[in-house]
Amino acid sequence: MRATLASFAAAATLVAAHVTAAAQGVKWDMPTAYPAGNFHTVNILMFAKDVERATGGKLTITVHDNGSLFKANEIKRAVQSGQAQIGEVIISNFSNENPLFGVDSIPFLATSYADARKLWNASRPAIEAALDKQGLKVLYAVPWPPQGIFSAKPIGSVADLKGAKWRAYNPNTSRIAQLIGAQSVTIQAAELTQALATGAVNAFMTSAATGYDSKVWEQVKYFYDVAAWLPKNVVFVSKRAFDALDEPTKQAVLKAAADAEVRGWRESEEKTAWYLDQLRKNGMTVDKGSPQLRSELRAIGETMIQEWSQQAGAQGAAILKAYRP
Ligand code: PCA
Repeated sequence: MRATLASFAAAATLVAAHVTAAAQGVKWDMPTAYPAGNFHTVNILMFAKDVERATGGKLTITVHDNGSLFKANEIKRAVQSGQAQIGEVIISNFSNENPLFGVDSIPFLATSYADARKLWNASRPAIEAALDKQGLKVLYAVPWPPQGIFSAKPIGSVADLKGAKWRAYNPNTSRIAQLIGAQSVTIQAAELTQALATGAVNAFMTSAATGYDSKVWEQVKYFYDVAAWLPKNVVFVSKRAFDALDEPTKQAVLKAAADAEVRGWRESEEKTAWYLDQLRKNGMTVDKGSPQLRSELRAIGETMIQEWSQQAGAQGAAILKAYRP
């Protein structure tokens, strides 16, 4: 009798533990790569809050920003392997895995928000399918503001960048370094301020947003706003984690993601001028770039689109055709 009671009590404790776990809900960790005040991060926090509210706390997402849980280039693998359930990456960092991931980082293919949107519409199905094969479900994507050149010294032509210590963040920005004769070193945004402080880099392409986040004006005085491309951050979830949710929770995640996509594109575009103003207010010279610089950069873009077309084959051709019919 005593033994039976004991095992009954043990079983009851187990049941209670399960009930508590269900009541506490599902918890997801969300590693991201960019700092707290960045507009992508702010948008992600709103997304997480929307999910928690819509599910009545059945699903909570803890955001780990600025590479604090996984470094920028480790986040994708972490979500694929189930170490995290959901994450944000800049998708062009992974163009070595699949050239399609780099289509938004080809210089001068899509240089405005309207064109970036058209390119995303044209490339989204193929990118989603590629990520799906890797066990990832795309939730939404948001572009960075247009990419320009930051330089410690003034530049009037591509030749002025020869030998520069060039910070790259993805394979395409490394390729640009080769084409302009610069020495490239890949550094993610979370380490950019330090790389500048130690003199490891003195020129790079990114958005005014990252220039602002990294306070680059301490070392870098010039920004050439050539608007060469608008790379996108993609938020994806492990398919296994998503499929384990009940139907209303799935719908809540998809709804919050659709809202985050709309909000993110709007914020990115609206904040572009503000970010440029902050660079000026902190003593930087913001310039459109000389006609020579701009035309030489366009020529580099032409080379890179040809290279990309070769790598991306028939799928790439279909995307380009859908983008500019
Ligand atoms: N900022 C990120 C990627 C593109 C951008 O605008 C960075 O510089 O790492």
